[in-house]
Amino acid sequence: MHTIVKFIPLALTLLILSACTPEQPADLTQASFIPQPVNVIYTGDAFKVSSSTVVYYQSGVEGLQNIASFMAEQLGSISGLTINTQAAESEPARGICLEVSNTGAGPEGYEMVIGNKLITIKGGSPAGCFYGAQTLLQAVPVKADAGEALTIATGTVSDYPEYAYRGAMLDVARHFFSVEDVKRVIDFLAMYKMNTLHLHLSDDQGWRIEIKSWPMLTEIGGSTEVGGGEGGFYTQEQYADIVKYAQGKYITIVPEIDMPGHTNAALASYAELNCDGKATELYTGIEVGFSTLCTDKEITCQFVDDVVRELAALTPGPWFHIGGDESHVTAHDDYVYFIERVQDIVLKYGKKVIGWDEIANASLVNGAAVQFWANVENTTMGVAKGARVLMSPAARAYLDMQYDSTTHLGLNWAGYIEVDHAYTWDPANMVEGVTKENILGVEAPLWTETITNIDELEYMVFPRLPGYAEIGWTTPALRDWETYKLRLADHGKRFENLEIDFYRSPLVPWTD
Ligand code: NGO
Repeated sequence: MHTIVKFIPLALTLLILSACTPEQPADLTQASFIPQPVNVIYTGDAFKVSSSTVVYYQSGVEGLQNIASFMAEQLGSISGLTINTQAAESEPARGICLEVSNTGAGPEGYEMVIGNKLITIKGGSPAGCFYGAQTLLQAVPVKADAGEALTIATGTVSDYPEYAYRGAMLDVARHFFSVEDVKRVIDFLAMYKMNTLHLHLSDDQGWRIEIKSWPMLTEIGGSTEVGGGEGGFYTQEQYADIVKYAQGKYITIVPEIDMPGHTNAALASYAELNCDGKATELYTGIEVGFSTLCTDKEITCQFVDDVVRELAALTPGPWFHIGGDESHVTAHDDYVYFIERVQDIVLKYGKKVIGWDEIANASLVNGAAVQFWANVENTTMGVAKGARVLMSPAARAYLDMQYDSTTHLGLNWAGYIEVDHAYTWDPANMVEGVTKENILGVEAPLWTETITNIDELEYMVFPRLPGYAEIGWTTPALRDWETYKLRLADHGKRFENLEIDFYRSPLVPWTD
């Protein structure tokens, strides 16, 4: 009797409290984090963001000041307050503090403790701090309620990624995308702790990167795109700007020059790259597999050497992608000879080789990786030759596949990929005999035969991208569609806030 009397007012109070703050989970474990962190602990209090909140950063560590400014800006725009940043020699008593220390969770791992006065984010490296900051931003609403203080549920998050390579690919060859568009894509990846953007810089329809020693590549080869539009290309300066912007978000750019097939734009630009010495016509259709460099000409080798040299010099990241897919009109022996020569050139310029799974038909150099997209035999052959695997199974991970039969953009040769189908797979179970140890990570490619602008890009990328990010970051034991779809539903507000044109899949119970 006694206990019931006590219990009712408490229940009422809780009900009233929760009705007043519908947006803000007081329980950190209930926040809609994507990717789901390794461990989240609830401590049941709240940190209040006020105009006196300062974001501190450990002095003398490169990158932390930028992360602090980014957080201050974000928290400022959510709360409507001005939040300051400051270098700190030691841990402050209150505020938000970023520091690099060995948390035992690797360079990309972090440990975040949210107390009611102090939030500390300790990253294994600045990248770890950046990911901690992204997690913290997912613990707050998109906008604070008018007149209400912004509060953050207290608790602890310990976190680190499952895979080292977590990325997406953008095909800027079929349709060209501006520097600004590419930066927007980089922002999307960063929000979800992805760390790699692979740029498909050349194909039959377009050559998109300035090569100073072969200027016609962009002058002619960059002058059109699928459908006959005006195309475009990045100057080396613009490309360097993309690379630098990405670095600031802890994202590595992987450049791809697709060869020996998918090279019509180059073959149209320089007659001497063709076996018959005649330049081809520019191509604006969407067939594949009809073009090849003339693999046994010395000039071809010189061409590849120049292109790799110039592009490697613009690439601080470790990888150079040599393509190698669908070279249907290159004789097998010519293909093998060519891929082997190209790998040596890539090594000569200090980069590691990655290519589509077909490259496993050649000998592979040390440290090479094969990108599984379609062929299981090629992939197991690659592993047998010592390569690691980047997982991009077309039937699960291709962002250009349609969601269902009503999707007006995209292709469907690998099937339809609804949001659940995009999410419910494990990279370590895709190819028999290819286990987690063999796998570098996960990449979701967006091919752009049918994607002409940023709005269309967003529609195909969202809401599937967060799922690929979670597959790359979160251990399979913590992944489950039923709970993921609820978290994803909550991110609809975040997409709207960023004016992302996303596909409102009927499988996701969107909360607005
Ligand atoms: C294939 C092909 C690309 C297409 C894409 C379309 C690979 C690796 N090669 O994937 O040229 O654009 O499908 O989905």
